[in-house]
Amino acid sequence: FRNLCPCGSHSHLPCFLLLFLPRARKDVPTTTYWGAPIIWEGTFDPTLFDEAHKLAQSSVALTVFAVGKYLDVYLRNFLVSAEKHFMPGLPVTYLVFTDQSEEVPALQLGALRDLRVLPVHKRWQDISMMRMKTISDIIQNELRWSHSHVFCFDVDQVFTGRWGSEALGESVAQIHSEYYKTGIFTYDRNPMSRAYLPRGDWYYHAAVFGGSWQKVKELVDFCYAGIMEDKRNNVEAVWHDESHLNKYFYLHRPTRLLSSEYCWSPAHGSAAKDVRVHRLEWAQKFYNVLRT
Ligand code: 2GW
Ligand code: MN
Repeated sequence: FRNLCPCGSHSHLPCFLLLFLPRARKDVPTTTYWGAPIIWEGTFDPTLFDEAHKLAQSSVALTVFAVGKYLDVYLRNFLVSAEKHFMPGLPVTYLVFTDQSEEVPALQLGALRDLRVLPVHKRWQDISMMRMKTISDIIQNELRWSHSHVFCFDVDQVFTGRWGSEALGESVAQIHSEYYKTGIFTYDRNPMSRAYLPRGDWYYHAAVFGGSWQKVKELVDFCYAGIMEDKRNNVEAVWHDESHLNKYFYLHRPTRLLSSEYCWSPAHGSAAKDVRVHRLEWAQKFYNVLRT
């Protein structure tokens, strides 16, 4: 039951039989060929998932980086919306990594929720690389003692609907909303890179990944090692850390996939009939402001 148990870490609980309803949706794929559930609206009862995770005493650490202009432009909306929609009813710790600690907005947080600000240096060229190392270190030094699950988010997004405990699992990957049904995947095609991937199952988005602290540690260590080796060889993967993440998930298949409801591009509008709920939307990019 390991793959399908809602909490991922309780392989003895056959509770998924009640919780995950793959046949409730016929218009979309709800299970991968290796047996991992793909979470769509209609395939779960949120109340039952929340109850199971309260019983299992799951707790979630959310990491987010807000360096340079990204703090001012995105962080407040990200956090305020997370308070409304992210893991309602469960203990949540936000870990905000920033170069401007004093600028992090003071927010009124719900019960069982707290926020920590952690300093990082401002060298945006290195952010995608250092993100992996920073997350690994905080898991090793702290989170493994305090949280069952770790989820890592880009800051340039806004929660717009329930993003709850149904998303928790051992190793959780986000299906990229640009590619959720095209079959065109932008893996790294350079054999010189450690991220080189000639084929794959899905194209995953690095804006959202997570799982048990053990599996997230494995993932970020894998990506960091690949990025560092590429650097030594003077190559850079086409989509940076995202290319390495796709390589990782091809070699170590995720136990749970999040449909594009969980990270939606509003550019697609509401035209997609299969994406009935938008739980997290990409915020607008202001490149002129952000990258100066
Ligand atoms: C990064 C690259 C170039 C310029 C600025 C930054 C930057 C990123 C920054 O100045 N400050 C900062 O806090 N960040 C953090 O890194 C922030 O959390 C942001 O959401 C995250 C990823 O950068 P972002 O959102 O500009 O990249 P996207 O939206 O094109 O993301 C995809 O591709 C990235 C790699 O190129 C990552 O894999 C990312 O996870 C993907 O969603
Ligand atoms: Mn982003």
